[in-house]
Amino acid sequence: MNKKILLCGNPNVGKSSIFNALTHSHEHTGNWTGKTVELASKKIIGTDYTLVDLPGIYSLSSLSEEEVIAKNTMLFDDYEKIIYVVDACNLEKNLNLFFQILQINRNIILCINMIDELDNKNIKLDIDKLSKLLEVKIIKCSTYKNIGIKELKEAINENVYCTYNYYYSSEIENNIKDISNLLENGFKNRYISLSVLSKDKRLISDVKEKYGIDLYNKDINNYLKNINSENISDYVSIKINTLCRIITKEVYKNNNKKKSLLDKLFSNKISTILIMILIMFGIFFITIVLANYPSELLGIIFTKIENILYNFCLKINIPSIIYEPLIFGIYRVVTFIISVMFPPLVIFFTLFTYAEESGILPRIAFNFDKVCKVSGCHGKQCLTMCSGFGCNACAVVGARIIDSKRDKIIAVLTNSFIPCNGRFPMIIAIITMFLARSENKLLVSLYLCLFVLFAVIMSFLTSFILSKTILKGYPGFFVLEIPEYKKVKLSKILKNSFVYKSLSILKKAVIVSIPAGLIIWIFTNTIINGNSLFNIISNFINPFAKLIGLDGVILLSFMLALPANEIVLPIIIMGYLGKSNVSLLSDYTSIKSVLVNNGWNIVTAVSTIIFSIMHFPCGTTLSTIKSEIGSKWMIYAFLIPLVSGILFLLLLNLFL
Ligand SMILES: Nc1nc2c(ncn2[C@@H]2O[C@H](COP(=O)(O)OP(=O)(O)OP(=O)(O)O)[C@@H](O)[C@H]2O)c(=O)[nH]1
Ligand SMILES: [Mg+2]
Repeated sequence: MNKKILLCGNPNVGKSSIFNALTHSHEHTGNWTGKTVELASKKIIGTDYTLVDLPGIYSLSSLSEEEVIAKNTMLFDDYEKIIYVVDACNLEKNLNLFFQILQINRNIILCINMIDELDNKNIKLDIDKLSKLLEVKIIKCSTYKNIGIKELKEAINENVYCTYNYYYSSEIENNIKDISNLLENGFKNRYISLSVLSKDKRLISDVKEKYGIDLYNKDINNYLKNINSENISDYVSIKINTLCRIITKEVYKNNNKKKSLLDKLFSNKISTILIMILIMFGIFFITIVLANYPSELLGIIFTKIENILYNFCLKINIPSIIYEPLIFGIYRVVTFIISVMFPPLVIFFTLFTYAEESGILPRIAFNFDKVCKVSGCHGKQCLTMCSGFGCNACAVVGARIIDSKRDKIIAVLTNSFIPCNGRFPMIIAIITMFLARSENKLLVSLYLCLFVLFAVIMSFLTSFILSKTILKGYPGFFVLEIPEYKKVKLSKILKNSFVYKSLSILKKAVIVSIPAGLIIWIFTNTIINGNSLFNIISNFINPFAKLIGLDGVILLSFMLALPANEIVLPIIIMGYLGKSNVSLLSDYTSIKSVLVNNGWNIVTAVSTIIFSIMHFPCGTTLSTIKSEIGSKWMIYAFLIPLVSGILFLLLLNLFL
């Protein structure tokens, strides 16, 4: 017997939160629909079962890529049970898929999640009655309050079976029986027969692809000639909707949801724009103000440790060929990333996670719907753009929520214009040093908002150009469910954003920066004819770099930082410092003096920020793009931001 359990349900009902609780994992959660886009599986702690977290779907006749993954897993995979998760406050909508799944597998546990929200919304739900009506094992659950997780584990080990039956009209029931008799063995479940009857082309082709079996054999084709499939599909959905309504009415009391203040504010156009700007400004301001202190402290500590290490190496006579690459190469780049890049990253992520968990993020995305339409891209592109602020590679995978291939490609190709967490700290540092005086945090935040706005405009503009040229066509419909606001659990956010997200990003950056630090040290310390290798290459590309407002060192640093954007700034500084043993510096004043001594001015600063917004995506993002939409589009994804960035900077520097 296969010990696999599927975690199914509508989007945003808390499946991944339950998965994390049962398996002690850290899958992405957030208060908007469509976060999980691929299967995640892990052993349930204390049992022999493997739990599979499925992308959320509304119906088995769904279309987008991740929905098909979920549907096909339910239909074709070997598994023992299903945990069907519903949001306690949205039973009517969530039960729809439950009734559809009953036709595939009846070993179901119904998990009523978010029961803590019932009190908040003054809703009374009679769970015992629901269990009797649906003849199914029900577990009440709240991942926020850690309720029901133990009971869920116990239920997993029991034999569960839902005995509830519902029937269609006798005519349809007879048709289902006839079709299932005509089907080959193994495809006799009620759902497949019904799909053949309602001529569900997608399912038919999935079965053909998976098993090489054509469900439309000659007998079935003859049988279907006299059947009006559209009427059948309509009948089935009306029947199920009615069931959901009747059952919900029986078990709910006091279901009087009130519009929250934020919802009222978000329903007015002007206040929406104001709130959005305020939120963006607030996030940047708090990030900049708070990041400074830990950055300075870490900088001082790391410099002290560096001196101790250096003196120790001298004392015990370690050859300089060994300690120099270790201390002046690897140690400096790694500690620079930890002290200058990490604090803003953690704070930004925490605030970003708050916007995600509370439900603010999808509201912002929703309000960009019109801009998307004008730009010829899909409304859901806003969601992938928002994810891009966290990580472009994650956003590329997240673009699976977009049904149409054309819309998805546009979303992927234009995502790298959105500065990810790897680029933010450098942009903040350059603004602080050159555009605003570092004490004036408000001004820094304002400049940052302007650059982010610029990035978003460039992303939309490129989408527009693509939709009028190589990716002509009309964007698909935008159905984004706006989730209700949630009281956010602070401890969960801190744990999610700090422990899991930020630390895993830091780990990646450190792993990349160790070889990078070593390579840069070798580049700057390999002397050919009195000049370092780094200088020879940067001098060679210097004339071109100057045309776009940069210099050879900056351009070469961007090229060497292909594996991770976090390391651009440390490479630039190492490139300037060359063979000298001056510390890599972690306070803005000393960094600025090195940059100014090497010819930086406001034009260099602005050009570097713009180039960081408009250049090729990092290595991880490129390889993700390749696996998501193919190598041809990966080349486009590399060239589009790079060429547009170069053209933009050429023009800018021509007029400055
Ligand atoms: N109040 C409350 N919120 C919860 C609970 N469980 C999850 N949430 C929140 O509900 C939102 C959705 O949770 P997820 O686990 O991401 O939902 P999902 O079903 O995996 O969503 P998709 O992957 O998009 O289909 C998040 O903001 C969670 O923090 C709960 O028990 N109570
Ligand atoms: Mg999920």
